[in-house]
Amino acid sequence: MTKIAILVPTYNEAVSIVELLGKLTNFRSNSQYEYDLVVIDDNSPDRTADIVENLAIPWVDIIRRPGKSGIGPAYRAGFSKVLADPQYTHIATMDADGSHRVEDLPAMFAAITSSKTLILGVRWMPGGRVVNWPRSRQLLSKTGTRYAKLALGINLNDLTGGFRIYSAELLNSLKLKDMDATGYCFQIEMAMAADLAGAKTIQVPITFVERIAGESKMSFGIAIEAFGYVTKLGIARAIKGIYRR
Ligand SMILES: Nc1nc2c(ncn2[C@@H]2O[C@H](COP(=O)(O)OP(=O)(O)OP(=O)(O)O)[C@@H](O)[C@H]2O)c(=O)[nH]1
Ligand SMILES: [Mg+2]
Repeated sequence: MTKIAILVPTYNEAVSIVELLGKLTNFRSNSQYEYDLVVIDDNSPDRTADIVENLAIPWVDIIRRPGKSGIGPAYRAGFSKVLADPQYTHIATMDADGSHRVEDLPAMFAAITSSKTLILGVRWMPGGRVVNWPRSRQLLSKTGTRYAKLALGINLNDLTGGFRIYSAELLNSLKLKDMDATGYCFQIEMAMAADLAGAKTIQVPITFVERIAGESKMSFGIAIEAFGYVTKLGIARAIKGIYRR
């Protein structure tokens, strides 16, 4: 039986997370899929974690981390919590800011199979769209994926997006403890690790919507870090066996 844990990292997402949890509550009552959710908060000054806790939703749990340390460490903490619970067969990842739409979850969930799989929500393929995203961000995202595809030899259309579903089998086969990407490179690192582990990859077109509330954590520094990291990974890829358990 399929049971999904949805992981949502948050940093100052008090407004957006309440909206997302509301939508997921509606979807959950009409959905054939069973899921729980874990918010991974880095001690947000806007008290995101307290606000989520006060909602007291039985299927929502919170990991409170001491301070802002990027999505990589946040997700790895989330993975280690849910992988310790064998009821979860699949782990989904979503941004809190509304960019990843609950409306796209049915198609993502429908792609779930029993094998070692990575399901990738993709903006840059037929049927995929971006809404209200500045051209500069679109260009950065497309260029990032193109460079990573080339440097890493991975034939996937959206390597930087964070709307995904991993099978527990896949995550358990990876050396998560050896991974150290913090920012956007985390998504690229995970896609490469899945590829190297021989995962089946399924691309699902999604509509990505620019956030309405809260502030972006994207910065020039994060983009530069990602460029350097991908180059390093590309070289490391030549060394067989990295990221395998
Ligand atoms: N726990 C944690 N979550 C983070 C951190 N940085 C970003 N996030 C969350 O990760 C998700 C993606 O971050 P965003 O700032 O939306 O990044 P983005 O979607 O690439 O950028 P925008 O398009 O500008 O919104 C959001 O849910 C953030 O709250 C962090 O350091 N720690
Ligand atoms: Mg965002």
